[in-house]
Amino acid sequence: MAMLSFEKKYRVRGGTLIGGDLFDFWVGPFYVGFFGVTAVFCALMGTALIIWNTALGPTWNLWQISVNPPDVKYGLGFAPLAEGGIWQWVTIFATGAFCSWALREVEICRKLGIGYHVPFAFSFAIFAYLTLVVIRPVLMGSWSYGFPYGIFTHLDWVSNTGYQYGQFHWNPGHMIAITFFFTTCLALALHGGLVLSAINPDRGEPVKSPEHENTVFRDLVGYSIGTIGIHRVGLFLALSAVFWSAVCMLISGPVLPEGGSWPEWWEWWRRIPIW
Ligand code: BCL
Ligand code: BCL
Ligand code: BPH
Repeated sequence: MAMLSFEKKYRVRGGTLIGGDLFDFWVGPFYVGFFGVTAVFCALMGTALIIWNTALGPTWNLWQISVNPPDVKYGLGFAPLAEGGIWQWVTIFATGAFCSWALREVEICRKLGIGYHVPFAFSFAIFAYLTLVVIRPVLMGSWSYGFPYGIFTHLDWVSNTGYQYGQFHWNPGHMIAITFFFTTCLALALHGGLVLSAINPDRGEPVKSPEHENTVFRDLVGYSIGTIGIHRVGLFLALSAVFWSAVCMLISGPVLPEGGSWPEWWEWWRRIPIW
């Protein structure tokens, strides 16, 4: 594989967080590192456990395979392997795999001497996952509140959990999260479209500059946030979307009790005397 000239310069030892020179090398295009080894180990263990759980029955149908969390009676203790214990171990290995992946990203950033924005952003996704399978279950006192690891069963969990809080669309955190997801998509559509319109012209036409890009938005809406600014906004929008998703689940259960109703929560607003 062709190596860019700058890759040659930065494919040097050092910058690791742990273990010094241990595993400080590349395999083909991939940087290995200590956390590459732990990521692969955790990923293989987690996947093997899922396959083992599937072998215990009842089906090998890909869409129906599911590793389910323990029953509510086991509370926050360890459950027998076949009754949710495997789910607990998969959760441990999945957490290990995701955190290793993020730390491997950190080591790569350190070697390159660039900022940690990518692993910082990924940590928000890990935080959302941990909110669903660790933080919220712990706050509610039982691992049974985690979501099952199956393609369709996890959708059923979302639906059931939604209906347990009567009309989930009225959850204020959920509203903010959805608004940020939609806005992220709007921003990326504008940004992707704008950049292509300037730097990918017809054959024979010159490539246009950021001045053109800024002018589109100044002409259209009176303001352009600029070339660095749009990336800051994009990162902020995406991280906010996932942050408020985590918030919307932390208040569904730990704050508003099960069987509660989000529409009723809005009563305080109706009671403001100005209406
Ligand atoms: Mg989900 C859908 C994975 C948490 C609500 N979800 C999906 C599918 C995919 C998936 C099977 C497409 C996602 C996608 O393109 O994302 N979900 C998934 C994972 C987690 C997860 C791995 C996790 O946290 C570890 N989902 C949750 C939580 C809910 C949730 C519990 C809120 C976020 N999810 C929904 C809803 C839907 C999905 C609602 C759907 O409609 C959709 C679907 O069609 O389900 C059937 C964007 C990411 C990428 C494009 C990157 C590539 C990701 C690939 C596709 C992931 C494959 C996972 C694989 C099947 C399992 C891996 C395990 C192996 C042993 C290694
Ligand atoms: Mg809702 C959650 C939108 C209707 C019940 N809902 C969400 C949020 C999002 C959303 C704001 C999910 C994003 C997220 O958390 O990502 N909901 C949404 C929309 C509607 C909607 C737009 C709509 O009607 C138009 N929701 C409803 C209805 C309810 C409802 C009203 C059901 C009846 N909704 C719920 C419930 C939940 C949501 C319950 C949630 O739990 C979820 C939420 O807020 O969760 C926090 C976060 C991303 C992750 C968790 C993924 C993490 C990925 C990890 C770190 C990496 C995986 C790697 C993978 C295994 C690797 C694969 C292998 C490789 C490909 C090789
Ligand atoms: O490398 C990456 O991207 C290329 C990282 C990543 C990221 C990053 C990365 O740097 C960032 C910044 C984000 N995701 C950001 C975000 C969003 C905003 C913060 C948010 C919306 C989001 N990611 C969501 C998601 C989702 C959703 C919505 O469901 C998925 C599926 C992903 N992100 C997936 C991914 C991966 C492609 C990648 C990534 N986001 C991380 C890859 C990784 O961690 O690899 C190591 C682990 C493995 C190879 C496999 C582990 C296997 C487990 C041990 C067993 C499986 C357990 C699992 C719980 C089963 C679930 C079954 C499902 C059917 C429910």
